[in-house]
Amino acid sequence: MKMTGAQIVCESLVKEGVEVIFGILGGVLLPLYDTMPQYPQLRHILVRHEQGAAHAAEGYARATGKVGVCMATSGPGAANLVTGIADAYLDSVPIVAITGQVAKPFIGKDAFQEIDITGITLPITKHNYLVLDPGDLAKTIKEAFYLARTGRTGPVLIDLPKDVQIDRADFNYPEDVVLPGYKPTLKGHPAQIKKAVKLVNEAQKPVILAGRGVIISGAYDELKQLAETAQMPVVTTLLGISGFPDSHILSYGWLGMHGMAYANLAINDADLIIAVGMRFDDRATGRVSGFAPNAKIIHIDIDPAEIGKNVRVDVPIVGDVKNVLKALNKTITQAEHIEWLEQLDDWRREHPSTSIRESDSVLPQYVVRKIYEVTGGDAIIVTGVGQNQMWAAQHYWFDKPNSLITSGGLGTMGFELPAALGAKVGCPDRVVWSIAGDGGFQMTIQELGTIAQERASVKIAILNNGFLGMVRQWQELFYEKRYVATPLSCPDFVKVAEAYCIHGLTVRRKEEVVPAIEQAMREPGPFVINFMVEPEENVYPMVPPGASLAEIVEEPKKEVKIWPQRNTP
Ligand SMILES: Cc1ncc(C[n+]2csc(CCOP(=O)(O)OP(=O)(O)O)c2C)c(N)n1
Repeated sequence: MKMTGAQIVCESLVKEGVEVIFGILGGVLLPLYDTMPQYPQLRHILVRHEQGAAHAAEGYARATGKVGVCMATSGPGAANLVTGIADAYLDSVPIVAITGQVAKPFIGKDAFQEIDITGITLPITKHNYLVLDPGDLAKTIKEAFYLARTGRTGPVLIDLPKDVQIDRADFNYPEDVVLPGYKPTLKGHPAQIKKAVKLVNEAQKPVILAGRGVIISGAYDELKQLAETAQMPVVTTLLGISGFPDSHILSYGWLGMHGMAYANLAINDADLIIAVGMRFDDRATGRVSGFAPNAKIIHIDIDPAEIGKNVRVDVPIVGDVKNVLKALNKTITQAEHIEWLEQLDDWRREHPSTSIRESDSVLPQYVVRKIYEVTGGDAIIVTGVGQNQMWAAQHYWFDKPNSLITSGGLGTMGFELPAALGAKVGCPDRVVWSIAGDGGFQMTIQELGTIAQERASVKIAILNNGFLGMVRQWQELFYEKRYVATPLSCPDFVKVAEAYCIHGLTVRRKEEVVPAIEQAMREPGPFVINFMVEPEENVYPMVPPGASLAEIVEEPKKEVKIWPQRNTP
């Protein structure tokens, strides 16, 4: 039976199990949107800006592991998706972006709202398509979802000219995808696994370094088994947080520029690093020439392009993390590394890294710790970028798998609010907190409108320091406190929330922190808390730019420790 292109798109999305589309329509997408009501399985969420659509699709995908879908019209709509697509690309998030395009006869004519979105997104998508024949739609959509969710997951874009949505073709949804040249290696090579096992058995000071690949492949149990069998400490990357429970006896925090000092020291002193589903990003490694100077490195990753890209690797294993860890677990022998673990425990005692000093003012770290306590560590935390992101990652403790959603690779301010919406839509039974800075929050503040319209019960904590805080910190430390263009005014966020019919509170005193968080949790709908935090608080520890992990700098002021440390007995 012949169908319109728009019907074929909807049928195909239903076949792919799509439940929700985040988007904004426009003239060239009218045929598709006009058809959508015939498919009640497809929930459309009208965002306020297309960047929000892409981040919401990412939040949905990151929280559920399913492919997120966003949609935008041609020209400015498509261009507005670009930041979110790039964000998904750098963090390997499976999304499919569908854009409208001007009708075929207008392509290349600088027509109204025409941009070459496939050209623009070529370097930031796994693949993209301009569909010129409705007969190609079903196959294209099948391929797009397959590419997004297999191998190294990532964004795929499909550009749909208006006439292709109107014209008719036969609809046959293909059973299989045939893509010669695209065959991700899923199983690790046995010879490499053997070499890795030998290194593990010989190591005296091994460290597992776990990245987001663990979360993407759902290899939580396999990672735990490997760590426990060979008694190896686990350090994660920022994006690997919640791939291994923080309360586990073998958990030693996360590494990098604002990671725990003891995690960085562990990496620095290790004689073997088993890097699992991570890509040695510069914020994680510090100065590459000083990275893990004493260690042999086993690198497990599904993407062969990552092997040896940033650091030298002794044993590469290309494959899906879950499969490779399973294979390793089959042959790894039981071992003990008591002395090594004692050394790490000493470092953790000497350099606690997540203590919070006593203060009468509202410290941002204190706010995060109280959100942790009131939520019982059960929430999905979605962060902005900057100091708020680092404090959220340091002071919320993550025991539930996949419970931190953060923009690690692109570092996109404004990610938090729409991504939190997407996470809540994907996981309606989970408590979702968005932790934002006052700068980033103003970048996508309009998505409060979407949250209000959808009655999405997202809880929002703004750590309001009156600055573009992370940049101010760099100005303080490296530019002699010349605060150029970082002091920032903001509207009354509670009034803005109220204008969207969302309840909120401003917190100025320490004793108001917990009652406000409790009130947010009690309210059935979304809730905004504007925490007026210590304006010039800095994030520590810190590996200064250009320094190696071993040169990590701790909080200069003497701290009074008032909080227990992560999993210290
Ligand atoms: C879209 C975007 N623009 C600029 C930056 C550069 N940048 C990184 S952190 C930061 C400051 C963030 O300020 P705020 O959102 O208030 O958070 P804070 O650091 O104060 O917690 C800036 C401007 C960025 N990461 N993303």
